[in-house]
Amino acid sequence: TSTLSFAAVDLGATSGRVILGRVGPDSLGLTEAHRFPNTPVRLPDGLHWDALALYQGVLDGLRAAARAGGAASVGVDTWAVDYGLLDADGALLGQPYHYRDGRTDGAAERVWAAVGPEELHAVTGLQHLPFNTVYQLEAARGSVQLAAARTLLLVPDLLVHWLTGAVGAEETNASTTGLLDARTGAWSATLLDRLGIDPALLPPLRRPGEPAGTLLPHVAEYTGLDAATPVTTVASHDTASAVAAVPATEPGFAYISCGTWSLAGLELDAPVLTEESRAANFTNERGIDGTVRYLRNIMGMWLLEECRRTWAAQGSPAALPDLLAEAAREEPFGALVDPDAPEFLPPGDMPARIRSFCHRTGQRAPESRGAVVRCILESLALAHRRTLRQAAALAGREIRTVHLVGGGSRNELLCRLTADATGLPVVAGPAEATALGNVLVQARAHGLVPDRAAMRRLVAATQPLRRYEPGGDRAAWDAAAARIGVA
Ligand code: LFR
Repeated sequence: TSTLSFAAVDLGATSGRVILGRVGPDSLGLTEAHRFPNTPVRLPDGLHWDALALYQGVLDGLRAAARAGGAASVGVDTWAVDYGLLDADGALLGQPYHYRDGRTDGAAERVWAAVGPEELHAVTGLQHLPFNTVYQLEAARGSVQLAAARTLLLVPDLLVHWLTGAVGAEETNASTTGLLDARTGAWSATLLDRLGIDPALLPPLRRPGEPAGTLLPHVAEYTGLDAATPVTTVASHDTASAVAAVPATEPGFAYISCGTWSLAGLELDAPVLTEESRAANFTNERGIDGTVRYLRNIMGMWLLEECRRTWAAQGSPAALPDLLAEAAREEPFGALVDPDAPEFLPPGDMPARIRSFCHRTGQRAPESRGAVVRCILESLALAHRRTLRQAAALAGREIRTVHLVGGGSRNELLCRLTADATGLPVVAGPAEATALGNVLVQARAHGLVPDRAAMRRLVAATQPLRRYEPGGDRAAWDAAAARIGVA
């Protein structure tokens, strides 16, 4: 056959989907087979992902995919850093913690007492995020669960394990743990030793494109998929899948993968491990084909999602299109926040935290919802500007085009503000970059697409994209950037 269907299991912070991607030499189309909510649960010991509910959503999604014609293979991607622990019998110990859980408070300082932040960076090339797996393991130190654990599986690897029985650690996601050596691409034996982490916990690494296994008999029976259906290793870190599907056809591109987080940066051939890069908190996470995702995490649409959750909980929900229309009518450059301020990380009353940030920094806090949303979007656009300028300077690259992919690419106001703030053309879309990257790595493994460049050309040729030329008042953006100290 010259056309095949692939099932992409794509779990995000708020929902999970199973998407069918139909790929031919010159065609690429997605249909959503199933979507289900991802609702974190707070237990007495902290905030958790409901792994069984997520897995059940995956199974139901694969069943829907089977009814819609079946799949030549299945791939799984989710957010990064979080993991489940298996005991010696292979049973899951407790529920995976959510990276926004507060148990990592103070854990980084304890890790740094054994291995300093400069040295951690020199080995892993990773940005400091308080919830990196290495700090979560420090927070778990001494627990009965960790003592009983024999295998650590990152969330997508856990789902692949339940689907196939196979045990492995996919490398793009492994690169977010803080335990992988950025130069060799292997688990760092030295770090594990110095941090007292049992190396036997960490499974052998596997690469995007490699087969992971085939469906277990009971999975095939429940879903109706053929028992021989392979699960193909994809870029199981959702951001790596999204970057793989950036529709860039020329060099000189930057990307912003914009969803709950904005991940803004460059694709490089080799890590940047300089002290300047560390100080600016840039990361060298792995992409497909040994590429480096040189980027920074920006708090992203989380700020807006969490405002909407707060407003809904207070009894007055607001639809996103209405909020964006109100924001578009607001005066520009009212209050501005630094989206990366650590106080915005945990779940909770986001409008209140934005107000108190404004008060603390001597600004008039936004009153209306439209003004709050305008504040969030302009602040994100300024953070995009700062991050891309720094990335270009630190990596010694010139950026000619910004590709904004992910759900945020549907937000016209954010795309326009990002073009204006950066002074660069923004190509928005595809919104489903992560699922496309997942599908395309499977398609390439099945011989339908020859290489990474062809994957990107196929996305560019088949997916709706929209271009935003930079406009607006340059001097006003420079002044706004200076106001929050970001140049
Ligand atoms: C985006 C993402 C980011 C990662 C964050 C937490 O969905 O995967 O890349 O830093 O979630 O895992």
